[in-house]
Amino acid sequence: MSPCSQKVRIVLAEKAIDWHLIDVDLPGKANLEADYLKLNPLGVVPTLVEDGRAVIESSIICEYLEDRFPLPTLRPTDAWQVARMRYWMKHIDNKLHPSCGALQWPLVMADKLRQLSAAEQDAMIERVVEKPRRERQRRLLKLGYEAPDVLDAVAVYQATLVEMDEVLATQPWLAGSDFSLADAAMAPYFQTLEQFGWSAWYALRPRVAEWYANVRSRPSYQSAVTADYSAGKLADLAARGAPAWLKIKALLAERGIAA
Ligand SMILES: N[C@@H](CCC(=O)N[C@@H](CS)C(=O)NCC(=O)O)C(=O)O
Repeated sequence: MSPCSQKVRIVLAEKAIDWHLIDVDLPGKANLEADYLKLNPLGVVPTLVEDGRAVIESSIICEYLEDRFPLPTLRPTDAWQVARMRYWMKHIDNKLHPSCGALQWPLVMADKLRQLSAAEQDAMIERVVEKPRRERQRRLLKLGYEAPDVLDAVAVYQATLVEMDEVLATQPWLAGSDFSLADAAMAPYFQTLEQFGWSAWYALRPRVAEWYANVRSRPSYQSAVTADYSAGKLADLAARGAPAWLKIKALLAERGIAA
């Protein structure tokens, strides 16, 4: 369920690269164990290891794969569109991903921590490497959907949908006429909306909905993302997402946005 891992897996599938998965138990915080931190000092997934050498940061991994395995290319040929591709990747890394985290973390990650005592919860979160992430987890654990991060996240998702809609009025993909790393990077953030039953959020924008339908129909998306969601898992996620959707809709309504 890690969007950063899913985007890399989409790229691996698009390029038909042979790879194998090593699962990292995020709710159990295996990402903060010493062995894993040696590979990825930020203590996050994904990490790509090739010939014993680690590549970290999902967008950098995607560009690395593009450089290592140039065909079929997922980078536009036009320099301006390359800049646009990288703009989207940066937007996703800096803004959309933390926003997705704020909406998703309380629904799927907090449960395991809540089973611990307050002191154990504190100690566990204290180990999170990056300060903004650590502080966000503290707020989300304490306040759930009442945390200010949730309001910010809703605003970022909404602004992203509006901007995508404008771009997709002029071209079929985020960085031009062909599917690129930008589309691979964006796609998992729509899986989040879908899995929690929040598709109405983008359904009002036919161009964005069509873009996601086109992404979803690609074999890469199906093998890298869809195949991981059993009917049981989807039912569980939809149940978790339903009360959260009421809160999101209320936050959107406060901004005069119907969904
Ligand atoms: N900037 C990093 C972000 C990676 C990231 O946030 N990964 C999440 C899963 S999507 C994670 O490992 N979270 C662990 C945690 O929150 O403890 C990247 O793009 O690779």
